[in-house]
Amino acid sequence: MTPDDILKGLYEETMVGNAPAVLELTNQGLQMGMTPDDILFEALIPSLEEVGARFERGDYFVPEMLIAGKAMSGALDILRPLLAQTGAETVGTFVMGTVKGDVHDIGKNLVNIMLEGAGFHVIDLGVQCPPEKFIAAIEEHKPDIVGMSAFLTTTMPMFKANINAIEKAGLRDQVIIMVGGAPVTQEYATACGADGYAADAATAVRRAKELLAARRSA
Ligand code: B12
Repeated sequence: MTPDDILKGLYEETMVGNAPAVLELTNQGLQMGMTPDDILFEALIPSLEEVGARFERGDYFVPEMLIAGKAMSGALDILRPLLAQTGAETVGTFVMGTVKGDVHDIGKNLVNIMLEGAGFHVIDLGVQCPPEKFIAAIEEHKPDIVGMSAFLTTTMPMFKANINAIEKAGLRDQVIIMVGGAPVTQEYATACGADGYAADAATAVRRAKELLAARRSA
């Protein structure tokens, strides 16, 4: 098998949710010297994008989306330690959660992996996080940054609801708030009162560091 065969196989097997094949191909690719970035950005993410497009066209339904997502998550478990390999000291604490009403966690998990790789201490609150959960985590962990993820246009308004609740609890000044997720835009992030937004995990890390540096120098 060539690296191209691996990428093609990963793309196709993720699309049909064949988790064992995706694991096998991921391991094989790594053994052949392919980088975790190649596997992620040239096969797994494009495959999930196509899954989303098929769902939109009515060719795929929730079960197909679910098994494709599970296949991708399995590969991420293998890639996690490789993507997160770091000797860096802790640069800051990041609390991250998917908002209430939303169960999408693959994008959030990817951001967490990259943040860990960049030296952040990440506390993952999981999915379906109500405002109280974010507030309790801020009180307990005193993070530098709180990240909120939403993948549905119907759950994006939870950003504003969370930010209002954090404000009401008197904690807004203590944290930088970042938002993200497939349907989120910079305009939306600004409108809901977030401090930062990023469209992908690599940009999220860069933005987090910039916001933290600006806060510390202020
Ligand atoms: C897999 C999937 C599912 C899986 C989720 C599995 C899981 N464990 O996450 C399941 C099957 C559960 C699911 C369910 C549903 N889904 Co769905 N799902 C998807 C799919 C195909 C992929 C999402 C994904 O993981 N992408 C991969 C990651 C890597 O995406 P990414 O955006 O590149 O992530 C980056 C950025 O967003 C950013 N980021 C993410 N979070 C954060 C946070 C911060 C702070 C920052 C800075 C950055 C950041 O960094 C990430 C990494 O680079 C998308 C299609 C799509 N194109 O998004 C639909 C999609 C999101 N789902 C959709 C829908 C409609 C649903 C359902 C309502 C379907 C239904 N009728 O039941 C339910 C809702 C369930 C719920 N209450 O949440 C729609 C949403 C439409 C909309 N505009 O609202 C989409 C867009 C499909 C479509 N094209 O119609 N889904």
